[in-house]
Amino acid sequence: MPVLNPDIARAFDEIADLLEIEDANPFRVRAYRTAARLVLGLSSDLKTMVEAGEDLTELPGIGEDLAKKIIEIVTTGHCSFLEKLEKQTPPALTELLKVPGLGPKRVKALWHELDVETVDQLTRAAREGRIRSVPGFGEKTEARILEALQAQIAAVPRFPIAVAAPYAAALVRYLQNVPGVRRVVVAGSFRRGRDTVGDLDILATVAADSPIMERFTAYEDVAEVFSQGTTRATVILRNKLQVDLRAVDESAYGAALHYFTGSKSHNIAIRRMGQDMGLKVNEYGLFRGKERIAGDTEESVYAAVGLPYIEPELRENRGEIQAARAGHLPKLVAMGDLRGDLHAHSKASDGHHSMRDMAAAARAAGLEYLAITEHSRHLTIAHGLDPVRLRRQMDEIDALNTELDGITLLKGIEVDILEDGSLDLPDSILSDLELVVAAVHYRFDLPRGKQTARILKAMDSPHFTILAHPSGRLIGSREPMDVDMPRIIRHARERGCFLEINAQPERLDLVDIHARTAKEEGVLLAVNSDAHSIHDFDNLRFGLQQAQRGWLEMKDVLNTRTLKELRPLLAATMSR
Ligand code: DGT
Ligand code: CA
Ligand code: CA
Repeated sequence: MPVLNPDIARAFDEIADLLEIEDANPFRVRAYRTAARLVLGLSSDLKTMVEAGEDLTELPGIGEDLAKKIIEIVTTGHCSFLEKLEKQTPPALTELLKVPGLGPKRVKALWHELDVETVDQLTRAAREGRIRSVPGFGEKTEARILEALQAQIAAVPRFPIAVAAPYAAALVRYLQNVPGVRRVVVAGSFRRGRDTVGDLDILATVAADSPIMERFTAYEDVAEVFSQGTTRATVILRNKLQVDLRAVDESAYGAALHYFTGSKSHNIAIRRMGQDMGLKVNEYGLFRGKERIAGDTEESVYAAVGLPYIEPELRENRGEIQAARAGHLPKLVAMGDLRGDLHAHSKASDGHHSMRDMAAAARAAGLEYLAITEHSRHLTIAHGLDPVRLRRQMDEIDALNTELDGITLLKGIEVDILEDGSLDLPDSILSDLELVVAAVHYRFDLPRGKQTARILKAMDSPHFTILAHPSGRLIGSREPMDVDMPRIIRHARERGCFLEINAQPERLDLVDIHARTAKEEGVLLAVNSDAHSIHDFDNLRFGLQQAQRGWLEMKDVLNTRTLKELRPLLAATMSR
């Protein structure tokens, strides 16, 4: 496994960033920065030096401690000190470092003074004019930050992935029928399973004489042709979704697919690894001098730089390359691993179909259990259930289960978390259910401390199984609640309850980075459809993709358990 000088430099720079955020001694921070620069500028390969037993402390700026870290990195592929620091820092803070104008010093100040940990919280603080009061910021800086954030948001309207999906599928089917076309695949953020996509990037492999570009621009859903060449074209569909098409020769399939899948920062990291090995990496292949040594498959691209295949959902340059190198890539949870669904509605509240029809649809989707979780009485617009109606439904479920074949319904509720953190139904009835899914449906605007306390208190109820759509966001229309999500995740671990990845297209909530935090904290996640109709089970794949982007494996997902394994896990959350 190749460990190159730039990898070591990057590790030292990350250590310096994190130390600086954490208020470490400035001399220590500077030592890591200096070492990073030195390592980058070094003409000899550190791994080779270590293998030759050379004394690294003879290098300027490298003392015993740094030498030890270098040896650890080149021999194991990772740095335990960096990993420890990463664990101590809220994961979204490193995302803040990417906001133009924010370095570690400023991120630290915002975190300490305003409790800002995420881009959403930063946006809110800037809008509310709270940033200017932080020492070292002022009105001008606040305005610049807000501008940078708004440029990011306003740039192009992004489409929820599930909204883009049917357009992508239709276009792929259409292009597949064009003469001379062999393969058509959607790459870009769509393939990586991001919650939203800025545009679609379609890659096709074609024979030289294929009329693919003319056919593409003539597609009936095209509203505007932005550009058209012989190997690439860009159009805007009638729904305003932009589509980029690239056509390449079959032999470049792997290199092109890798390039257009991205992410850009993953690509750059891979290209650097190639460069350090004397290889040129681009969308046409991997080259040593003029000779093409890889590129027909994505596997060959990774293999050429000494890595195993990395799943698209992981390609965000969030540690996947280091994990691949160390042989620690997660074996991602797959669609076929899901055995059931723990959040669904029927006609009894605001769903569209009977429990019987929902059960049949869930079974057709390959599931063996389905929890019926209607809204509770507080949510009057959704015909929430009161204790009397809930009792009646519990009897109906018992009766239905004696008739159903191949699927079992579980008795649950999606109970409202009231403003004071209590649950909307009395313990006397909750205790007779098999699971309690709980959610916030109003007062999304409470200040951070109150909102967090509200949810923690709800989790302390004697019957609490799953926190549904934990952030409350609606993509494009409602920002996530201002809550301390890492704290909620830790509380879930302490209470032994679970969190949801809600698969509704406009929710996808928890988001990937928080799902990853939950995994690291050992909290199981339920990937739930929150189905309101028999068609909604299809959405599970988008929820699952978020789980994959959170590095989740089968063991990290609650509803991969068989019903027999699941029952005691649910029961343990229902009597405390
Ligand atoms: P999006 O469309 O904003 O949701 O995100 P992406 O990742 O689909 O980005 P897009 O459509 O701009 O580009 C598609 C892929 O093409 C991207 O993931 C990686 C690759 N790519 C684009 N520009 C560059 C570049 O400047 N350098 C490298 N290495 N790759 C690039
Ligand atoms: Ca794209
Ligand atoms: Ca694009």
